[in-house]
Amino acid sequence: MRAADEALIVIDVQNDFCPGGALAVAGGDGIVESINALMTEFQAVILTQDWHPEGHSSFASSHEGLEPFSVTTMPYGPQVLWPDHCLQGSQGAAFHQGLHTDPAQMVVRKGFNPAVDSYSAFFENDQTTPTGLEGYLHTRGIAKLTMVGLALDFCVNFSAVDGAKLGFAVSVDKNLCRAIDMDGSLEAALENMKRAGVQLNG
Ligand code: VGL
Ligand code: ZN
Repeated sequence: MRAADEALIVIDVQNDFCPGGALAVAGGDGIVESINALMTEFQAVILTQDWHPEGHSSFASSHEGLEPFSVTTMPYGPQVLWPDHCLQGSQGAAFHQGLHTDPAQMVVRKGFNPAVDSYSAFFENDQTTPTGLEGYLHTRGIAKLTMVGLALDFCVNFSAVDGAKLGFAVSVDKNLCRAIDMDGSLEAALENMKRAGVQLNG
C-alpha cells in the first residue's frame, strides 16, 4: 500500500474517449483493467470527468464554419476545437463500464463553464479558475500524485504540469495512458511535462 500522502488521479476514462466514442482515443479502453489494479495500491483515489454543457465553446459545432481538430483563438488563448463530446449526463460522458469507480473518494468534474474549456484537473484553460482539487488534496495532506488516463497529450499533460507547478510531486505512468497525438501533440506534451519536472514512468 502506498503512503497516506500519495494519491492516484485517474483522468477522463470516459466512453467518449474510448473506441466508439465521440472523441475516441486509440486503445483508450485498453488501460482500464491495469488502472483498476493500480487503484488497489492507493489509499486516495480521485477520478476526473470531462463534463460539458450543450453548445460548449470547445465544440467545433459552436463555431460556424470551423472544423473539429482545427485551432481557434479564445479570449484566454489558442483552443483546439473538438467534436461534441462528454455532454453532461450522456452515455458518452459516463465512465467506461469496466472502470472501478467505487474505490474513488472524489470525482472532479471539469469543462462545465460554457465559455472556457478545462483540460487540467486543477485549472480551467484560462489557467486561473480553479476546480478546487488543489484545496481538496492539501486538506487531505496529499503531496504526491500519480496520474494515468486519457488523453496523455491533453488532459493528463495539463493536469500533470499544473500539479507540478503547484508543488506536488507528480509522476505519470505512460503505460496507463493513451494519446490523441495530433500534429505532434504527444511529443510536445512529453517535452512539456519533462520541463515542468513531471516524472515520466513506463
Ligand atoms: C480531453 C479534449 C477535449 C481529454 C478532453 O480528456 O484529454 N481532450 N476534452
Ligand atoms: Zn472536453
